[in-house]
Amino acid sequence: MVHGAQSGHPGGSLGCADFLTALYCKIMKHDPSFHMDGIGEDIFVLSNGHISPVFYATLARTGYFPLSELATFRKINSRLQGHPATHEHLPGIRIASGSLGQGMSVAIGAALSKKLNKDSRLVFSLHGDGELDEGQVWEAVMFAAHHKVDNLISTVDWNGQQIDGTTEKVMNLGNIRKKFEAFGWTTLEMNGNDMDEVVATISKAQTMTGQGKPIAIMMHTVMGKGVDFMEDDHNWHGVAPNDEQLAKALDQLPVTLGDY
Ligand SMILES: Cc1ncc(C[n+]2csc(CCOP(=O)(O)OP(=O)(O)O)c2C)c(N)n1
Ligand SMILES: [Mg+2]
Repeated sequence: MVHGAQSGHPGGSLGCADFLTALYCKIMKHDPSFHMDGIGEDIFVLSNGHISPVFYATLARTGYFPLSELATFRKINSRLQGHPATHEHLPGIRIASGSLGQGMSVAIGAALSKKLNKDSRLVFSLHGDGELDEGQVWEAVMFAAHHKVDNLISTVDWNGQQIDGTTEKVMNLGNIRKKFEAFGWTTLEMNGNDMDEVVATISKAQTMTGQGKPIAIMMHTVMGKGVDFMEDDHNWHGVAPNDEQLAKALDQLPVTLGDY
């Protein structure tokens, strides 16, 4: 998709492919016929909206819209804009994201409204580690603990990379697990590129909801996972592969379907 548009974000998308697959294919109760209010369903909020390629691919493969539409990614008048937008009315998209830092606040709002509606389903959210540089995230994290938003499971893509370099170099985050704990959250940690571990850890998180604390999963991933020349390299945060790089990448990803 990113090659087709010659623009977009392959690095974080590849790193989070296991997570989104686990969430939509194994963990969440959700309905691809799509109801915006999500009543009676688990809801997912993608806060790091730049990894839209993997989000759109997951939604298409779980029946939200035709696979063929993936080929329109980032094209004029497509519903699959570079960053997800509700304006396009693409099934599966409940918030616009891409302007980093806002998804935690939205997820908390959705979680609180579920409580008001006596809806026992959960809210899941995903955030980039570089995204944690945004102050709004920490206001929201503090709010969630204070208001006992215990029907929320937020995951941080802890790949150590962001747009301009390593997170350590751009703005050192320190130990983000300890930070979330200091803010009053229950925390878990997992290898986000090990499917069994992802499913087991999120399942465990589900059993820990309803106990007065929001839950955060620190997810270790590799940016560009599965393509050797992209792995762990911030330069692949938001650059499209050329023809030769695409061929090399697809050679290494034999299960890539390319059927859209
Ligand atoms: C409010 C805001 N500021 C800056 C940007 C530009 N920007 C896009 S992605 C990015 C880095 C995000 O890093 P991370 O969340 O770790 O994502 P990764 O590179 O790991 O995919 C930045 C600064 C933005 N999209 N929104
Ligand atoms: Mg990152």
